[in-house]
Amino acid sequence: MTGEFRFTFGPWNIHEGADPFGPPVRKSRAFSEKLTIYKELGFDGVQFHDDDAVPEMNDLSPEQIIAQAGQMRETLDDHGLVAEFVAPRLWEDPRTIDGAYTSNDPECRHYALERSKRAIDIANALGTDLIVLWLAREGTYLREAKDSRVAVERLVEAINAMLEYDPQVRFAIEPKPNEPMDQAYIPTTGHAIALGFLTVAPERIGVNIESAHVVLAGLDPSDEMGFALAHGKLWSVHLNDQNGLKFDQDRSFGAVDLRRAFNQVRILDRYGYGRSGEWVGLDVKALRTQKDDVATRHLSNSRTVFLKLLEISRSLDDEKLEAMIGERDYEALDLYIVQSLLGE
Ligand code: XUL
Ligand code: MN
Repeated sequence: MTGEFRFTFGPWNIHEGADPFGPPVRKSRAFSEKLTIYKELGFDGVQFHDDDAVPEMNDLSPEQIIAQAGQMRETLDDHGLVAEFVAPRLWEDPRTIDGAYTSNDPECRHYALERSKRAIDIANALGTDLIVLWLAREGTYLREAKDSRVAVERLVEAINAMLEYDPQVRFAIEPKPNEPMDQAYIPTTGHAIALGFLTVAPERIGVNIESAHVVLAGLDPSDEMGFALAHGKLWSVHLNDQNGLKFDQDRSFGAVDLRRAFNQVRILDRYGYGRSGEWVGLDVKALRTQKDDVATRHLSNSRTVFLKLLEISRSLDDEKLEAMIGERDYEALDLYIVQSLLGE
């Protein structure tokens, strides 16, 4: 069974280029303007942080939040777009400085949970049942500051409360080993899936695997995807690329390691990714050096590379591959893959 691919990205993927050492270098585009570009770039789905859909939501009542999200749904309809997921932004508010669900301060944990419930309301209003949890500040800079066992219990407690708040909603945990924290509590796919099994509804907990995050953990993205697929848990992907153990680069898909990208496309395709409605998310950022007028090409380029790699993967001669594997002739296999990637 082959995959069925539709593409999605979030408004943060069209970015002004600010980094920790310098200010924005490109003009800011309103979310409404970004929405007009999706289709041109070949994308049909939108990923949301909760306050992308409802700005300044902390100042609004739950009813106002739902009403505004309803208007956003209409805007999406007007553009022929749909929402893939909503992710609660739990890393900017002063109450999330020391973590959200794992904060040592009960009032901060309460804030995180209430905010997450509003994110669920927004997802419902936008017509998606998927929440992505990037557990940005659930970790430590110094080990003694928190208790790692208690942290897991608090994560489970928070997720259980969300599962009980809405009996339909599903959660895709997006693991990342570091940045902004020195050490995150849920660094890999295995951790995320295991965390799900501690909750009251493991069948509603899956993962969103981001290539760069996996590389930062020293692992291979296609193998992490295989692990999640074997568990029926791969509910979203954030494809991109990453040049080694540095800051999270969100490079264009395939820009650093084409073969690593190829293997991600291949495993998604081989196991029918997308046939149950999963989207291919491209969590890519333009380089800071990119000029304004071309600072969306990283998105269409990533999609183009995905589709090209798909074509290559599908064009491989399965009998030839099986024979090489059967003979344990991995040198021949290696050359066959490299030559195929070279277009020979
Ligand atoms: C952070 C990251 C986020 C999540 C969504 O590294 O990837 O953009 O994908 O919250
Ligand atoms: Mn991501």
